[in-house]
Amino acid sequence: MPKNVDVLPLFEKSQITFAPIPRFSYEGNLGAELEAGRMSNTDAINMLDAMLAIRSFEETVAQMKAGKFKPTPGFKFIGATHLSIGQEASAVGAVSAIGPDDYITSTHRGHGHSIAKGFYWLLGRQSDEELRAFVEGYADPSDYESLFECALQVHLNRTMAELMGKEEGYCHGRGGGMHIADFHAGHLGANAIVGGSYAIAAGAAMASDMLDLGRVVLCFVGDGATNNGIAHEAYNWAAQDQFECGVPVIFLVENNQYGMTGQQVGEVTGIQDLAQRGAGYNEVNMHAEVVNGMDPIAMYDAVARATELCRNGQGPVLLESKTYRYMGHSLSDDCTAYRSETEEGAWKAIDPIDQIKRALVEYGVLSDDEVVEHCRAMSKRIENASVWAVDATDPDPKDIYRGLFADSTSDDIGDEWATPEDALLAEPSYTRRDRQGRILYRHAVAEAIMEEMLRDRRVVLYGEDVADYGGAFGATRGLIDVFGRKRVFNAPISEAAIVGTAAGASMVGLRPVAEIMYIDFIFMTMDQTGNQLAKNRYMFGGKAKLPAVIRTTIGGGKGYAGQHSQSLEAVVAQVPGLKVVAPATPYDCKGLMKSAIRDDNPVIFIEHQHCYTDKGEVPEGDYTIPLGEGKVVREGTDVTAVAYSYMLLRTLEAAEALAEEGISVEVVDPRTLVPLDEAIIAASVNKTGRALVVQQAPYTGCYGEHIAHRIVDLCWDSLKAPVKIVAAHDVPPPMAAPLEEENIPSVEKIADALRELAKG
Ligand SMILES: Cc1ncc(C[n+]2csc(CCOP(=O)(O)OP(=O)(O)O)c2C)c(N)n1
Ligand SMILES: [Mg+2]
Repeated sequence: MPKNVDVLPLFEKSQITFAPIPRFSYEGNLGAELEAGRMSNTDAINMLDAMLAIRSFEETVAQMKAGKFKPTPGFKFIGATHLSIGQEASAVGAVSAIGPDDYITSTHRGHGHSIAKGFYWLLGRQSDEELRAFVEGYADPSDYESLFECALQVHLNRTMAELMGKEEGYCHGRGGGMHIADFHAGHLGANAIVGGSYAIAAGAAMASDMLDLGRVVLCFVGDGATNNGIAHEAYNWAAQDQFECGVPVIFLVENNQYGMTGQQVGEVTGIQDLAQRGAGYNEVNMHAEVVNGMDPIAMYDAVARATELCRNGQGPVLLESKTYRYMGHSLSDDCTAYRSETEEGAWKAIDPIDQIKRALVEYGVLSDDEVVEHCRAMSKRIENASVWAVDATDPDPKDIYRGLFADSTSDDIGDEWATPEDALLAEPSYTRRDRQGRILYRHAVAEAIMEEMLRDRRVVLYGEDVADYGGAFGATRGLIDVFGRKRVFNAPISEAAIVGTAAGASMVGLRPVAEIMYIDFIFMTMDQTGNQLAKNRYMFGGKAKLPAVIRTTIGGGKGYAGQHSQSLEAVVAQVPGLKVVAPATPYDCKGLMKSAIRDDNPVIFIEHQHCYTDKGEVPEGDYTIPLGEGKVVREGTDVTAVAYSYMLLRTLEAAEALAEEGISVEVVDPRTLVPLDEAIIAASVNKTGRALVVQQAPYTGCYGEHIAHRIVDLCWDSLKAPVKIVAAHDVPPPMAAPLEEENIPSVEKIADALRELAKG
């Protein structure tokens, strides 16, 4: 249903009904698939091999962890061990049914997904050249068969090497088994935050559609993950009416019956089947189905149909595969405390690998001996991989920062991505300048985004109420008239999904500018901001780029109290992997916003509500201000004041007042908090010998403490007095005007502190 402007009061008596959600509808088997030509003998053998690879890989991990198998003498396995033995049909059936270049996201129990994705990606290579490039540096076989064999071995080696934290691992040992990603194969990353990848997958699928990538995203999650808030946000996100073409994502819930120990049926949910939840999100129940996750052919069938739906613009799809993990949650859990031997036995009796082996023999694809030979060959490959991985290189501690930030930008894209003129709904226009060439800060925000959206059609803007309304503060008003609802759209009130989808979308090439209305709401997003957006580059070995801008605002002084007035920049600045920008003037705002959008790293862009109506000179047209470059806003000789965002304006007022008393204050605005222009701050303090840092945030743990500490570190020899901080009190922002006035540093308080410092 498209956006309906008139929402009329219709109160006709009726009932809400849901179409039935099928359970175990697949009635075929390998024989039927072979006969119908949906699968070939080779497909079936590949299924066996992929499942054997997972089983053998994980059994070897278990042996290594228990010290029963030592690839080299003295070897000790470290790291997490969440094994998926028993769940192989789910991983392999599903991955074999999507295209080799489609995407997956995975979980902490993700070795199987990763092995299967890489395996099917290799099978999908059209030319020897691609395989040859993959094995470069390892071997140079001549015929396809040896080339593929070599590539498979390299894949297993690199997977095992990642588990062992080696440089040759897929993520260069930065992620390990719980965060393995394999970007060349479309594996967008495993996630050790339960449910953490839900919005990443929805965002990647949204981007796939917007950029016409034609790729489906298969999002593996566990049953436990479905009870996390982000699951709800992501389902709803993907099912929104405003996406005319359905978002091509398959949420595949691998219901192995337990979270860690919490049981889905009869304990931690009120439903029998998690597929039932599809009924809450759109009229077609998200095409939800329950599938036999112990049968790879049933899984293949269901995911193939889901993929087809996604490719036809009818996503999202929700599938639940009923499966079972044979081992404990991890190898330190013996599972007897929460489940019975009878239950375990019943599942092991329908073991997925036994089933496929039997089927291959029954339908004449392989003989018993050939099955045994496949098992032996796979065990050998895994043994080779273990020995190889142990001998691989330990990362050099000197390289600990490698991969944290991309050093690239989209500065030089030429016209490749320019928005075609005929895609514009209205002539883009600049805000009328006053006689001094000035516009408002909020107009500077809109102009920067407008110019970047024109320059690069991968830039899209979304957030709560940004479309027709231009956001709660009207900062982006008018952009929808130029770019339309496909590039400027309202988000549901789902802050975690706003950030998570931006992360996922940026990982596959979109350049989202997403808005979180008040920085107070960043706490709603902390997993997506702090664990996903910030870390997905570093954890995945520096391979992902996340060119996403999260715009947000600081307020205060309006009587909005504790949940709409905070200054939480330290919360985001503390997480490595995010850049943080907080401009005070219209000129800086435009130049920095443009740089933020072009940067290939995630940027938290903090606007200040009090600055929105400030005027300043801003040129029409292109200019940028490099992130990480501060500015001496006022020169002085007696004392340095470091301030940013709205506090800069108050500090400048204080400096002006002190000038009349004969005290000369130099005011430095870092503009970007991460990376911080320490050099410009240090140069000023080395000159004046005295420093004050001004903060709107509460004193304890504020970002100013970090700045003050850096000043002490860098300027110790020139300091003539202790470094001071003027900050808010250590209380939540109060509502009452006298209390709020007391709380936010006033011009007088700043002036007092500067005066005291200058005298000291
Ligand atoms: C947000 C979050 N909460 C808790 C944990 C600890 N934890 C790790 S795995 C897990 C169970 C997850 O269950 P499920 O989603 O069913 O996946 P499964 O382990 O069964 O594959 C828990 C509670 C976590 N990693 N992340
Ligand atoms: Mg589970």
